[in-house]
Amino acid sequence: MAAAIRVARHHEGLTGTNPSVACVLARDDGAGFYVVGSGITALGGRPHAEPIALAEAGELAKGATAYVTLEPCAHHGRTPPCAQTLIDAGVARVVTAVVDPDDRVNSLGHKMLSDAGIVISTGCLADEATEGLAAYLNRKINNRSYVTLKLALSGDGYLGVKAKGQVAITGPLAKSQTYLLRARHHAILVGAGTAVEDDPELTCRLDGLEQRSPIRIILDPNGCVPLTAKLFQTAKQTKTLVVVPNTMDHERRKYLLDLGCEIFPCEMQNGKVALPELLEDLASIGILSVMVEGGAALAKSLLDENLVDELVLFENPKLIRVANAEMIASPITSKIAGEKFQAKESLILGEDRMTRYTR
Ligand code: AOF
Ligand code: ZN
Repeated sequence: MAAAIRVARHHEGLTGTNPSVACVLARDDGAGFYVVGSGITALGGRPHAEPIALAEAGELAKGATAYVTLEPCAHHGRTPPCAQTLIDAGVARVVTAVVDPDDRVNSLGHKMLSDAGIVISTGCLADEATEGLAAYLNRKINNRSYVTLKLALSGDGYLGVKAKGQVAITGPLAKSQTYLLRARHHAILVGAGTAVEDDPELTCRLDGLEQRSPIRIILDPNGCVPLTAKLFQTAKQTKTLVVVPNTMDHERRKYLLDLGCEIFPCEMQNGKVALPELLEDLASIGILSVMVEGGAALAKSLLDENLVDELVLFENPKLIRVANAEMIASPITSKIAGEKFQAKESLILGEDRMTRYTR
């Protein structure tokens, strides 16, 4: 199962509204277990993992054990249910990590398998598998996009200096780790302030992973981001959604569309973008996970509204306070994060520490 969970990570963020599931088939002919096939939900979401693994195993699937990170489906889509495909292939045993909450499945896949006389065990490495399926499971439960908030804190607890543009807080290893996080999400989200002050590109600049740059989303309800911003100017290369209310200026809309941006209408509340509704609307178009990269006000709103599912804190010991400048304080410290969230992973990356928390 641990191997299957690692395999599944390869298509995270690339299977649309489908989860990235993996199936590993193994058998023991007397000399120990060996793998005869493995499959992962294909790009875009179909075919599912099981028929791919079964095709690779061929006749060797007969009598094998299937390790699947999510309960095999029980519904007829464009293909027959995976539970039936496993039965037809003569698999002897099925081990799964997580029950599929989809209404069409929801333990029916397990039932189909056990009714056919297949030995089932469920809940194997459930916590580990749940991490990779988090965006999918969250959509089924909360009907909104999964939110990862990433913050880089200086030793004195700041995110930056007001009106000073990007202040380098973390080192190169932390930067690579951020790119990797970007690649795993469907979209990156920033507020207008960050787009104006930092003029970021928000792409995945890791060798070999350039194609994994997610969709970029900019909240610009008041139209303050200059049309010369890199995010707008590169919209033809990397898909870019600009979130605006329906009252948006017609000229500006036309200009943004010409640059290749997509306009995403939002509801407003107290002069700000209504975040729960936005996350619901994003999930409805298949954006199931967003990584939030700034700024402080957006991060604070998400934390206050209890919308942060995962928090990634990068901390550098450096002090960045500048006399006579307005400093940008972090809306959360590692101490409070430790109380409000569950720490899942901590890495030392050069001079930086990265800690990943989930709800
Ligand atoms: C599996 N194996 O690899 C995946 C599953 O639209 P469809 O027909 O592709 O069905 C989507 C549903 O299939 C999705 O909501 C989830 O229940 C299941 N995903 N199931 O047996 C897989 N990706
Ligand atoms: Zn299936």
